[in-house]
Amino acid sequence: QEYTGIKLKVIEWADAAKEQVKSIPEGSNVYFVAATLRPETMYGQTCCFVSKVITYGIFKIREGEYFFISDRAARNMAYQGISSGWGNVDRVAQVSGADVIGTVVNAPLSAHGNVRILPMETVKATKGTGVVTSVPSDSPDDYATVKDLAKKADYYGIKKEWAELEIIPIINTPKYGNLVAETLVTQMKINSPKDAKLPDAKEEAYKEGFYHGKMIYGEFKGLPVSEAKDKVKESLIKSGDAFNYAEPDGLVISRSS
Ligand code: ZZB
Repeated sequence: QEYTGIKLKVIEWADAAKEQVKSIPEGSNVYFVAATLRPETMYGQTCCFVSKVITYGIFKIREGEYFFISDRAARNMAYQGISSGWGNVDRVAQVSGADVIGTVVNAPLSAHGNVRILPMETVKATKGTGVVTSVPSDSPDDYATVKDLAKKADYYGIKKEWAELEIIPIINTPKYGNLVAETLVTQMKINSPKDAKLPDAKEEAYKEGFYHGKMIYGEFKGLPVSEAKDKVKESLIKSGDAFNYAEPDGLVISRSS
């Protein structure tokens, strides 16, 4: 699977994380890195998700640059020329996802600029980086999750307003209008982030967005999504806000003894 790694720079750590990140040298940049298949939707980021039950690492990538990702992703990246030193993995801290909830990060291209790290129960530890950037305009999973977070803010231990950033239309489609995720979630009567219909909704949103979507926001406004996708990605890579990240999909590499 070929993902784009998006770098969301830490602006202010949540209180619960401050003690744990003390060993990171002053003046360094730490990034939450999200794996996405849809770089063209980055204008619509409203928050970034981690799992409260995953323990993440903070890895030194090069002098002054650190990534907050899963151990598994750090190992993969070490063999793709993303971090300095082939095969070298340098973990400087271990932090539970639960302790970074509320951290403020800068989301590249997002109309909102700075967004919060919020919890998502359906984040898989075995996919991507374990960090998922949220685009509730175009991802049904993200839409269902932010609605649930706002509805049960106390239960999730967050401030309601962290989950209520405006959902700005960025892609228009003939079938589902300009808020594909909201339309699909409503039409399919999806009521929770754990609804069994979400994988179908995701598939449908991918197809409709890619084959029939048109950008209505940002630098490539007016272009079909199928053309804008690589252009947005190249632009993010050029500005240093993203990189290519490949993952052996579900492949287990074992060594016979
Ligand atoms: C932003 C985004 C915007 C995404 C969108 C999707 C959509 P796939 O096809 O299964 O590989 N994702 C990434 N890592 C994880 C994880 N560890 N656990 C749960 N979800 C994860 O799915 C890749 C997409 O799933 C990624 O692309 C990411 O969300 C999420 F408008 O990034 B995406 C219709 C989908 N739209």
